[in-house]
Amino acid sequence: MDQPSARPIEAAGNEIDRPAPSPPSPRVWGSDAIAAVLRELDIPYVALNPGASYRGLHDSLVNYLGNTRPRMLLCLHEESAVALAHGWAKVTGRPIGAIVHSNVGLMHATMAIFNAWCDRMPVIILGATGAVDAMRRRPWIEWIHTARDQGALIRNYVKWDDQPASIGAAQEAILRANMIAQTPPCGPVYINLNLELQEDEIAALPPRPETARFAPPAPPEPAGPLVRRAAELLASARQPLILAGRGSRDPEAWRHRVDLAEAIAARVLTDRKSGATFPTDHPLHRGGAELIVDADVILSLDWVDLAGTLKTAYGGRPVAAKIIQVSIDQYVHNGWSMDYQGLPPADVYLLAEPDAAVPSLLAAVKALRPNSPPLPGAALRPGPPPLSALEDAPVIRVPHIATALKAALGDTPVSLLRLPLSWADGLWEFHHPLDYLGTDGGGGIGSGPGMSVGAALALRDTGSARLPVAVLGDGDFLMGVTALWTAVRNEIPLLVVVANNRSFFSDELHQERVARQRGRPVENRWIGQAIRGPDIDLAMMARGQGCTGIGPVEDPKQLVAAIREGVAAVRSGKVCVVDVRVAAGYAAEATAAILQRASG
Ligand SMILES: Cc1ncc(C[n+]2csc(CCOP(=O)(O)OP(=O)(O)O)c2C)c(N)n1
Ligand SMILES: [Mg+2]
Repeated sequence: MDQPSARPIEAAGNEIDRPAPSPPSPRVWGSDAIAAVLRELDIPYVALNPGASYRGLHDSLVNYLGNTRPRMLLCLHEESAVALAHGWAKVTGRPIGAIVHSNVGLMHATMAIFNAWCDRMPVIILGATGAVDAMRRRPWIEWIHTARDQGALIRNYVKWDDQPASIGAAQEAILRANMIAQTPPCGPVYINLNLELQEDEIAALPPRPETARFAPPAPPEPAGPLVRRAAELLASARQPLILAGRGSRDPEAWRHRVDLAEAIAARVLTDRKSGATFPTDHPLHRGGAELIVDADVILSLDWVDLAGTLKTAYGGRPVAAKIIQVSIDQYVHNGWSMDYQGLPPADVYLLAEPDAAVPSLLAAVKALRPNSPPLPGAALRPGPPPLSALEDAPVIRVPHIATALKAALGDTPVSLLRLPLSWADGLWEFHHPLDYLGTDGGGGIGSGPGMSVGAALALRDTGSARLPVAVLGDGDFLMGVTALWTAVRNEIPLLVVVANNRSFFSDELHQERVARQRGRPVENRWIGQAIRGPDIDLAMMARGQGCTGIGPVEDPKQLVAAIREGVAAVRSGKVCVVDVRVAAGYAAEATAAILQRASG
């Protein structure tokens, strides 16, 4: 009989949640065969919240596989479990598993699944349902937790889902899920394992699948003639512009992007929704949307909402620039979610992933224009306020957090796992794809803590020297705060700095906008928004879960010391939350954007 193969186990955390060994036995159950495929695929973790619907699988993971590869990461909420897997994928580009209880667990997980979908990140979600055979259902509970078509809850924002009816089909489903989730555009997938399938004893394990033969396919190369057409446009452009949108964390892909921009002296815009894709203090990197109307050729590297960006820049006038679109995103556009955004014009459409297309584009451009034009002078970058500003400031403002982080971190490399809405562009420079990981994808608040824990775990396990730092809004923090317990439990170092304006402030600006339009009192904008009276002690919420909790810090003069203390705690392996009470307010540009047009 095939036993699951022994694989190297993760370096850290092996001593956590060790089960007592099971006595040797030739007996196997359906869920053992299912768990064995997760081992074969080398999935290191399953983030989960428990439930009786998958008690069979749970037992196999603990007692058959010994809670190793995959190892369980117990989460206190299903939304955190999926967010954790999403954060892991943002660093590694690879999926881990998330397991959620029959229908109610999946219901809790929905927003996080939507976030991963919009962010095009691979997550393998396993779920379960009460006995499909009504004769075998336990009274009441297994009836309310059985649904005819559970996948329908999330089918509109996963790439694929299945409810296999045999062990062979379940094994195949997991192989397929692994492949589809990781085939760009990546995304979450869902497999619903019914109770009988898991709990029935089987005669023997089916043969071990040859996982290498079910690997995700290599990304396709863009078509040669189209690459040449795009290269001609770029090489002869007077004012080329690159919109560097979604991209991988691969440093080589980063270098190719820079080489391409330099080959034609294209100005480059980046987007905080996506992770870092271009050095922000490079002479070609720019911040102004006015560049868009000045450009004669625009290369979109899977820019999120190209149509909306062009519409705003051109003020609704026809788009005069030639547009080169590089994206395969339309492969996952469906009729339910409008996250596909408006339909952008494209003069040349390379149906390829940017990372796969840029090297060919670069070679074709170089053939046409071997000598790169001179680079312009670097744009003036505001940077954070100087350290001295903390001496005079009457209150802490969000840019001061950047000042204090810089002072506390010195040359320590960091990964900014998340930045809040109140963080202005230009406060921090990105020089590597792991310097900043981007946002949640779906605009679902509450994902910050869970995604940060998953990303910090991935940095830890990949041996990164980067100190993981998440700067979160207090609203985002509060909705997902219990994800931090999983970090403490699993010894995942992480620094969370809360930009605590004691409000769901973004929406105060929306209320202000409406009040202005209607000639009503703007001073009421805080009602139903401010998180005050009682003010919440966020550091205590952190300490309550075993984190180091610092704050609330209100005095600007104490900010650097507080963050230094936080950094020291994380360096010694702790999870630390620094609650920084900041004055409400966004950067001028973000405020104007909300006050002038509806969004969010
Ligand atoms: C699940 C969810 N609920 C509500 C919203 C609407 N919303 C957008 S931003 C925001 C406020 C977030 O507050 P916080 O994280 O404290 O950031 P701040 O705006 O205060 O800087 C809210 C409630 C949302 N995007 N997602
Ligand atoms: Mg807030």
